[in-house]
Amino acid sequence: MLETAIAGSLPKPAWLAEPEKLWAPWRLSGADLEQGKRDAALVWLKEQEDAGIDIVGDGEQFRTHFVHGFLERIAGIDWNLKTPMGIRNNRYTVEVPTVTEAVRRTGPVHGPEAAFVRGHTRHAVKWTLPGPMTICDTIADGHYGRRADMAMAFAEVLNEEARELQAAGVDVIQFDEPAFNVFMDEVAEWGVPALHKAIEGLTCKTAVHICYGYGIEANIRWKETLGGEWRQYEAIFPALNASRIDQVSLECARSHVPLELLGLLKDKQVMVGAVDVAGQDIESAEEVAGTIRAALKHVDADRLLPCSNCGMAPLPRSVAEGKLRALAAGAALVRDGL
Ligand code: MET
Repeated sequence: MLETAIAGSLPKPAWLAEPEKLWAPWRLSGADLEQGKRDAALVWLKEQEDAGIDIVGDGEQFRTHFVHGFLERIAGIDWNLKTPMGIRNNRYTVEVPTVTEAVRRTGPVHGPEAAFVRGHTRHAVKWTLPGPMTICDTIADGHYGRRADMAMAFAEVLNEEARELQAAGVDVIQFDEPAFNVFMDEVAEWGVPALHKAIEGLTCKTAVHICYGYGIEANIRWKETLGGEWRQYEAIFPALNASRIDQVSLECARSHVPLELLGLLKDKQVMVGAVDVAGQDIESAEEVAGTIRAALKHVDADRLLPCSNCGMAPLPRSVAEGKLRALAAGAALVRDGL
């Protein structure tokens, strides 16, 4: 009951990449880098287990960024052809690589890494992948013409990858779709169909993560424009509840999401964000427990998994460690009282 998990990313150790930065450049290369990523994943497996996190992961130590880290190993993308793009409906502009031909997977992306993680923990393992809509909002299209078509092409690539992750012993495969909170009308139209393509044939648990972003400046400013009640989930949860995805991961801690919206996910397992990632102060176990208890008014205890609001990649390492412990301790408090 109330098994804990995290959205995915954790900070890279300072010997592996520049700390407190998204898209942090690696500090190692070649074989040292490959070894360093594995060592970092081991550190975080141990930290998660010692903190009391039930469903663990690699902390996304094998990639620079949750979207481009996967795309780097996909063919059909020109990394030198940079196109400026107003990501998440112009929240911020970055130069992104461009899809110039049909995308395809030329070999395993994370399969061997997932097998490594599986071999080093007895806990359930979650692996995260970028979702098709969010990929399409983080890369320019110079080939497909319609975002929905490009999303379907990436969904096929993701499905091949997901089948390998499952074969490597991963228990939960999560697709990260923060773009669902921005392009709400397109979620039912092609976002969910693309996810269905991505999970085709899987028997492991599947999840989708939808948040209000990392604790970076651009997101904090955006959130300030959203008003007192954040009702984006209201527009997309009906389509997600009707979908074949097993779990929905969402933001609840210190946020303006009205918790009654969780009631729209009555047929799903719900990963409730009970630690925030926008600030550096660490929640007390009581505060985490309070968020979980408030969510329990709308989600049955046997469907609720306490989680982090989003990834912790840009946080200082000690803060992330503290938040892992707070999350597990808060969940334990609530469990004891059930
Ligand atoms: N799995 C990703 C992470 O935890 C999700 C990012 S959504 C902005 O970092």
